[in-house]
Amino acid sequence: MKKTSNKRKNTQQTRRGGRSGARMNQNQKARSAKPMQPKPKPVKVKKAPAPTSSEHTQVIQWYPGHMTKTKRRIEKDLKLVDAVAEIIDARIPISSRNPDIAHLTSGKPRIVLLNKCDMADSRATAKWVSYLSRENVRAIPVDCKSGRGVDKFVPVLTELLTDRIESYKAKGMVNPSMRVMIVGIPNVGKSTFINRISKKTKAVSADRPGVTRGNQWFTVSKGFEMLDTPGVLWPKFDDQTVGEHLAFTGAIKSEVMDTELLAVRLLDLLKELNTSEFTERYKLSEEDLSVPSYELLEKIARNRGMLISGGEADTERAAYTLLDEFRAAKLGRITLELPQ
Ligand SMILES: Nc1nc2c(ncn2[C@@H]2O[C@H](COP(=O)(O)OP(=O)(O)O)[C@@H](O)[C@H]2O)c(=O)[nH]1
Ligand SMILES: [Mg+2]
Repeated sequence: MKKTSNKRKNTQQTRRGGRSGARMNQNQKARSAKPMQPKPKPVKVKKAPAPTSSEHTQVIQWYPGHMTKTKRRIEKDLKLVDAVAEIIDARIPISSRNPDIAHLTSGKPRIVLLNKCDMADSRATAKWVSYLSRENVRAIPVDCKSGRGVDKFVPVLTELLTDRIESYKAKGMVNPSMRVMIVGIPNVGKSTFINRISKKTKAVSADRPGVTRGNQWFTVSKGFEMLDTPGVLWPKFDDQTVGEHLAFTGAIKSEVMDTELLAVRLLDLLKELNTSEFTERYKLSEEDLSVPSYELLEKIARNRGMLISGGEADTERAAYTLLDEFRAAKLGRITLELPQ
C-alpha cells in the first residue's frame, strides 16, 4: 500500500514539475537551428514532461541491480569487522543515509562521519551531532578534503570498542586488532577518507578471518585496521525531495534529471535561505527574490551575461552554473536538512 501511495505522490510531483519542463523544452526548441519535423499527432507538448518522469524512474531503477550484489558483499565483509563507520553528507544527513544500515550492521558498533562539513552550516552540523548522540549514535563532523576532524576518529573508535577489546583480551588474544569498515552512498567521500586515514603499510595479521579472502587491510593506528574497499550503499529514494537533495549536492549525476528543473527547485530553497553569498554573487535584489524561480533563473542568466542569440536568457547555462556553484559551496555554507 505504501508503495502505491508513494508512486502516486511521485507521479503528481513529476507532473507538476513537468509543466516547467514543457516550458523549458519550448525554449530549447526556439533556440534550435533545425526545428523538429511536426508530427501529425498534437501530443508533442504533452509529451514534453516525459523526460523528467522517466529519467527520475531511471534513477530509482539504477540501484536495484547494484543493491543485491552490494548488499551481499557488505553482509560478507561485515562478518570480518568489529565496527562500521558510515559516512554521510553533513549538508543532507537524512537523504545521504542508507535506510537499511541499522539492519545491515546488525548491532555492530557504529560511527557516523558527518563529512563535507566545510560546506555545511556549522550550527546545523552541531545540531546534528547532538541529535545523533541522543539517538545513541556517535557522530563526528569531518572535512576529509582538508582533514579537519579526522583525528577524532581513532579516539572515538577506541572508546566505542573498549568492551570488545577487553573481551578479546579476556579470551586470551594478545594485542587484538580491531577492524573497521567504511560505508556510504556514492560520492560522499569514502575514498577521500580512506586515503587520508590509512597509513600506507598493509596490515598482515593472520590471527583473524578475512586475510585469506584477498581483502586488503590498512593500519589506521596501533590496534586498528581498516578494510581498503568501502561498501557502496544506496541512498533512500522514497520521495522526490530526497532525489532532489542528492542531485543538488552532486551525489546523483545531474544529467539524469532535467537540469533547469533542478535549478528551479534549488532556487525555491535559495530564495528562502537568502544567503548574502547567493544574492551578492548573482546581484539579486529583494524584489528579485519574490519572482517565480524560473524567472529568477532568467534574471541570473542575464546578470551573468548568459545570453543566446536574440538576447534571450540562456537558462540552461545558468542552471549548470548555479548547480556547480552550489556544489562548490560558493553560495554559502548551506545545510538542506535539519533534525526535527
Ligand atoms: N569540500 C569537500 N569535498 C570533499 C570532502 N570529502 C570528499 N570530497 C570530494 O567529494 C568528491 C567525492 O569524493 P570520493 O572520496 O571520491 O567519494 P566516494 O565515492 O564516496 O569514494 C571528491 O571530489 C572529493 O574531493 C570534504 O570533506 N569536503
Ligand atoms: Mg570511492
